[in-house]
Amino acid sequence: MTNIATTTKNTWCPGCFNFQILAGVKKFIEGEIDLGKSKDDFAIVSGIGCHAKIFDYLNINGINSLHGRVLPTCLGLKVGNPNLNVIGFSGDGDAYAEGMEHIIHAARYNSNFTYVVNNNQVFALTLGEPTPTTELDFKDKTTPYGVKVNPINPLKLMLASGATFVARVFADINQVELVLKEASKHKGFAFIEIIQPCIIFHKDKGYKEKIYNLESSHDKTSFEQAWRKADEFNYNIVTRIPVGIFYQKQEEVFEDKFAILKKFQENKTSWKDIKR
Ligand SMILES: Cc1ncc(C[n+]2csc(CCOP(=O)(O)OP(=O)(O)O)c2C)c(N)n1
Repeated sequence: MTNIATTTKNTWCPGCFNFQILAGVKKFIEGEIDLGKSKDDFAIVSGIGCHAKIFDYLNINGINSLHGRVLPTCLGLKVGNPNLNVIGFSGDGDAYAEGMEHIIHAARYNSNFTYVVNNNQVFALTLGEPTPTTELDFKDKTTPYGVKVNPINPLKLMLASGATFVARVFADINQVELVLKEASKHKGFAFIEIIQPCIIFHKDKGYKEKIYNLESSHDKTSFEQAWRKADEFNYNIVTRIPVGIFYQKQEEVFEDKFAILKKFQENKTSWKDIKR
């Protein structure tokens, strides 16, 4: 049995849902290695924040990138080695504030990697300031009169930007493992939002109890259905929260548009053969 845990001391708050996400990611990668993949087939990229500490807890190659710069780093890895299975990790601040411009272009480029956003609705590492997905009227020391602007809807943003795989799950080991399996089978940019309630800086809104799986009748090839389902939950008014794969379509991936990168993928060349 493979074990990709490190011995680094874990500094997340006891009970943080990041532990569930870490366990799900670990289970997914270890499962793939047990089925014949090599540890070196994987690369992880993280931003800056509580979420980013996952980088310290997994013995996998990668880059602990800058705040908001996970996506260009993932793209660079894929262009450098299109055979790598790359997974990027952001928080909601990392993804939708500092990194906002990148997610639109990542959806547009459709490079073949997975992007996970741990959404706890606050900048947690810096003590709980509101992010672009914090709900109206949320108060903290920096925002004493409360948030006055509506949160963005990340799933709708991704759909509108042309993402070819759009999913949401709750921070639960099995849901995380399962969605990563589906994302790794997808050829193209796979966007996964994980609802990860912050147990310190964001009052519990009972999200866990409001989760339900997308109906079996949900047609993930239908943009209209995906859009309607994405509209059901916007981090503001919480009634029910659908989870699962909202949308999936096949489109040529960025790496395949370059003959030389295709050769890499078919193992017909390596960087050593390239004359500069
Ligand atoms: C460019 C830049 N801006 C701000 C910071 C300060 N900073 C470090 S961590 C962090 C919060 C990260 O929040 P989020 O991405 O939501 O992740 P979380 O801690 O909630 O997991 C901020 C603002 C930074 N390191 N770099």
